Amino acid sequence: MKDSAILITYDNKDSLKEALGLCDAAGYEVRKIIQHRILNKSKYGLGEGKVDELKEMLGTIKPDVIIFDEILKPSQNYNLASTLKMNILDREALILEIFERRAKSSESTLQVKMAQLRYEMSRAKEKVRLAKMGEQPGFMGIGKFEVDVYFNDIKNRMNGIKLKLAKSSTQRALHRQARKRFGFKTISLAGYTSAGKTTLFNTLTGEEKEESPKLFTTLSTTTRKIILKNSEVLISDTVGFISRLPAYMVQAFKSTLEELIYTDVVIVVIDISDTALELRKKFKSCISTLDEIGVNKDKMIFVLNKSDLVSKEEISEKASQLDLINNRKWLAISSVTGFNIAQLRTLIYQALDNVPSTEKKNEIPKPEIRINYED
Ligand SMILES: Nc1nc2c(ncn2[C@@H]2O[C@H](COP(=O)(O)OP(=O)(O)O)[C@@H](O)[C@H]2O)c(=O)[nH]1
Ligand SMILES: [Mg+2]
Repeated sequence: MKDSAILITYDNKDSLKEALGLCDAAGYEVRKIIQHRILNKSKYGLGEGKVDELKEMLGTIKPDVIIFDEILKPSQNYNLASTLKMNILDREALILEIFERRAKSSESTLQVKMAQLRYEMSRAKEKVRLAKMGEQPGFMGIGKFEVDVYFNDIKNRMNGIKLKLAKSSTQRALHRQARKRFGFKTISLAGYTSAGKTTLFNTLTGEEKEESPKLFTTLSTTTRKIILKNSEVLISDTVGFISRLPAYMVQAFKSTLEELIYTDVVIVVIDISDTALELRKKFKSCISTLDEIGVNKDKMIFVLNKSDLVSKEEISEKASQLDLINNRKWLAISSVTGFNIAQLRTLIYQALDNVPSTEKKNEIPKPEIRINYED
């Protein structure tokens, strides 16, 4: 069973679309949406009237958590949580949950832990201040000594992770080799949150992965086998790009996309129903990030998804604005209606055909040895 949530987000279409995508990626079922123009009121983030409305709603909706699509200070989070008697997840905490779910390699797990500690550290000062005023539960009557212990503990954990990260980068090459995945060719889906990656993944694999709660919680369900012209290929869904990503999370985000470096074809999913401005902004940041990670341009296929929502003319106009027309492999599709999915399969097949298959198909990588430490 998915945890349920009330989502509080901004009063515009783009914010709502992304916030729903983030909730989905973190595994929450949104039972109710509250949209508001201002989410940074000093006491609760929301205005007091809205908080009262929210309080009334809780009795009937009974969510597991409230998701607040803005960054909350510890004091705001505490005020809201204590008046509503609910767990509040702010935007950054939500994003960190997504990264935590999606971190696959030991390195990306470490990068995510590092980002989580930075989140905690950035709130530590105010938490201590609140504690001194007796307003932070679990921190009552904190003394100078305890404050030092608290800060040092976070710092030590960060240093520990830094050390491990330094070591793990030497293991990267090894890791990548093992991920050649028994010689299968591989495809990955990349793109912004809510562009339609998961829908396309399901359309291509014919799987409704979210129907099964057991499968849903298993990370490996983001990779599946598909058949393209009689050959088996592995396809992976990746973590979505996120607008307004705080700088301290960029490293963690990039490390969860690490697999794109050694995947054979990257399908960049673009939501063509976005406004021209939004489209250009997202496209630019997508391309530059993929470039920074080290993804080869030649293996990208651009799909303009949700083409069922816009006219043919608009599609070609937007495609030329993105400079896709002449120098890129691209295709307008709809993951919902199935428009051009057969053509996409052919395009992928052709792109894979150009990949030199130098890897020995029968060479099975050694299984990873896992050691379980007793706590
Ligand atoms: N109209 C339309 N909606 C789509 C299409 N593809 C995805 N969607 C919708 O867009 C939303 C986000 O899709 P999702 O696959 O979860 O995006 P992801 O965050 O990239 O995985 C969902 O409500 C989908 O139903 C499409 O081709 N056409
Ligand atoms: Mg998705």
